[in-house]
Amino acid sequence: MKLSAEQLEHYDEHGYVIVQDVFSPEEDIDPVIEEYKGVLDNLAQELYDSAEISSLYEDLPFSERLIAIYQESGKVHAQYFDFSLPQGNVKPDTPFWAGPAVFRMLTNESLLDAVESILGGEIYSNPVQHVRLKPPEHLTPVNEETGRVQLGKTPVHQDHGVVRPEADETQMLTVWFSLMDVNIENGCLCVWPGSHKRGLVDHCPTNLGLSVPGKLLEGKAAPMIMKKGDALLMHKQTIHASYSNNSDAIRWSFDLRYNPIGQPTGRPAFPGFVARSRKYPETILRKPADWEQLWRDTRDHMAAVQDESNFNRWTKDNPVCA
Ligand SMILES: O=C(O)CCC(=O)C(=O)O
Ligand SMILES: [Fe+2]
Repeated sequence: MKLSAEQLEHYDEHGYVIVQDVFSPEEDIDPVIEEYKGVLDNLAQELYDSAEISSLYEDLPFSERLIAIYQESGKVHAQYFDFSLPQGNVKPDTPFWAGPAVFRMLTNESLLDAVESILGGEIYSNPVQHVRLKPPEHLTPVNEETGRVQLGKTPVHQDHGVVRPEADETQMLTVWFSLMDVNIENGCLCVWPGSHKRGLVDHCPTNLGLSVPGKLLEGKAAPMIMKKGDALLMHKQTIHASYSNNSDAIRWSFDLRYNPIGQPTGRPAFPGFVARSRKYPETILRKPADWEQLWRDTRDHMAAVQDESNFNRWTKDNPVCA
């Protein structure tokens, strides 16, 4: 879906825009939900076989089943579902899911039309990307060491802050959407409108992840209340966070990134691909299995070399982190 002049103006002015009905909930999103049912089946079977859970919980709907499995195993199995790898300690059998329905979302034509409105017609799928299945916080297993939930709200940050400096000039666009309706109660995102005009601000490493210290924030955050089928497009310097999931069901989202072909992704250890090229259409990656193979090869390589390179530039020594 191409952006209108008003939507582009909103993006330039505020650093984000919510585009309604980019996807068809039934035709685009439901197949993804269906595919992850199989992933959850696999996880249940593995945990059952290793006696970490006492039931497959087969009769429960997806959200309740995921919650039950996480609760009984005492663990949030986020990596099992993600279409990315961890930033360190990758093993030959580190799980991930890069299935065909996921690939079809990353390469959805309507989505790429929206992305093209901002980046132009030479579009690279940047590998900084995640699926996030967040259980309700009151039902999420706690990390014994920190006493906090294993997966909760996302701290305040800029996406520019989570990539390596070589991507400082990269025009990286974030696309966030949920596979369900989201609101403040179930943990939608919030953004600080106009914050992209401040450039890159300092981030501090915390045990919740990289975070912009509260004293650096200016103005109020706006909640990104969205429907299944909508997409949020965000500038890489727009400051944002998520609310906690205080509902009784999971909050399920994708966050994807794109940049013009040829610019550094900021995460060179991970594989991207040409999602659209008006100039060289023969370079487009079209087969879901080829995409999955890129991640398999990356996993093999990372497991073999145990790369210690940094994924970001921030240290706790920065005085603003004190
Ligand atoms: O979904 C979330 O909780 C965080 C997402 C995010 O930070 C992003 O999409 O850049
Ligand atoms: Fe982010």
